[in-house]
Amino acid sequence: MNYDQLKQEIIEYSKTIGIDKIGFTTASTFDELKNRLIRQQELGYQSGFEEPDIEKRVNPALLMDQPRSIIAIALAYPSKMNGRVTSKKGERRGLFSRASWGLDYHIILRERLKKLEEFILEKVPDAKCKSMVDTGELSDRAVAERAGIGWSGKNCAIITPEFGSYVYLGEMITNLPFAPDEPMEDRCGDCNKCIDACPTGALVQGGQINAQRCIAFLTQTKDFIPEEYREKIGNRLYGCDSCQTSCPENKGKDYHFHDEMEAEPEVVKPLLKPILQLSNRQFREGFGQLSGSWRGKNPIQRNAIIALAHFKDETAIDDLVQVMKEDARPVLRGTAAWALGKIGGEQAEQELLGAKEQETDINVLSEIEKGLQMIKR
Ligand code: B12
Ligand code: SF4
Ligand code: SF4
Repeated sequence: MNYDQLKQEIIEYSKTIGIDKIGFTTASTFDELKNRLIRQQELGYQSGFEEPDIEKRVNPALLMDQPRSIIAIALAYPSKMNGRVTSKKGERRGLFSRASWGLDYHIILRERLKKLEEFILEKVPDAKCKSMVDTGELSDRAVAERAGIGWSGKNCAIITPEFGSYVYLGEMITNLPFAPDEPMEDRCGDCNKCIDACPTGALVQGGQINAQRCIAFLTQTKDFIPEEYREKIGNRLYGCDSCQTSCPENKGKDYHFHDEMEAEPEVVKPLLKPILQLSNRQFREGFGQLSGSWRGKNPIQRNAIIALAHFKDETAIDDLVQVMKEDARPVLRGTAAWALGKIGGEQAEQELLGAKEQETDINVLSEIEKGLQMIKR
């Protein structure tokens, strides 16, 4: 088998199935990544969403018998919406980050990788292929970086010269000995814009993140959000794009290659108040196709409450009172109490005093207290 020729054929084929960039690397261990992962673990900087077994993350031989190469793919996603929401004055909206626009990218990239697998198996019937996107053991970014897809920016993202960092990544381990591509030169230079733009100081230094401080992470947690971050979250319902929108390499980058990735403005920039009342079914029907719905409706509803507080939306007081008094979930009751304190006013104060008499959950009581303190200030 002529693997250089097969590599060329794969590259050509990838263009016909909606893969925007492809690169090849060896299946050798990721030694620098290993050091970084250990360091992240020691510092408590991990998010907890990563594969916990570091050995599996850095050694493809633990994921496939005798792997010889990894094929990395990237698909560009839009940074601007086609179309806009039609809002009445005073109506407040939240925002899903760009990586959650359109159909869940896991579905899209897995479908592309499956087609690529089928193509390879047609040419080499006994080839072995193992594909993954995001939820697999490997670090998609470390693979992409080594396969020459882009460089690893100070914002931690893989940045491609063609599409900026607005690319989803995925990869396929194979037992075929393709020649590897060259990694790309770092192009960040003296720039520090992403680090300066990060609202919570989560980018500790160039290329290192404390995920526990990252808004993208915080919006996906299920518990109370620590108070110091609530104001900084603003109206983000899922994810955060600040370290990408601030990056000069993303300037003017907005690619609409894949119909499935087009955002529906009313869905990804939804009105906030109706979110508080959603049933599970309504949530699934309205938001279930977004990658940002993977943690269910609770975090999105909690974030919507924080967003209403951010806007100090007085028209939301009745809705927030209802959540504070009637919702079965302490995190929502408590966050609503805090939001009422943030919005302030006579009605909010009376309702908080009333709730203080009824509430039994210690965490919610503490949020009620915080709310009352804010009003007194
Ligand atoms: C856990 C996770 C998170 C966590 C932690 C993020 C983080 N930076 O580690 C949280 C929830 C915060 C998060 C947020 C986001 N995420 Co995320 N996330 C992941 C996940 C599952 C694992 C990441 C991980 O292992 N991190 C640990 C660090 C140490 O490793 P790493 O970033 O993967 O790899 C880098 C370093 O190890 C370093 N490195 C390694 N060796 C070497 C050697 C040298 C010499 C150097 C200089 C560096 C270096 O460079 C690597 C490449 O950048 C991956 C999917 C996957 N399976 O890989 C997606 C992934 C990284 N996320 C992605 C996206 C899109 C996001 C968000 C933009 C979403 C959003 N809009 O909110 C934000 C961006 C936040 C940010 N600035 O990183 C994309 C990134 C695409 C891209 N172009 O880079 C991925 C790859 C998902 C995908 N398949 O597309 N994410
Ligand atoms: S995603 Fe937001 S919070 Fe996280 S590192 Fe980037 S700018 Fe900071
Ligand atoms: S903002 Fe500047 S430092 Fe940060 S990733 Fe972009 S080019 Fe690199």
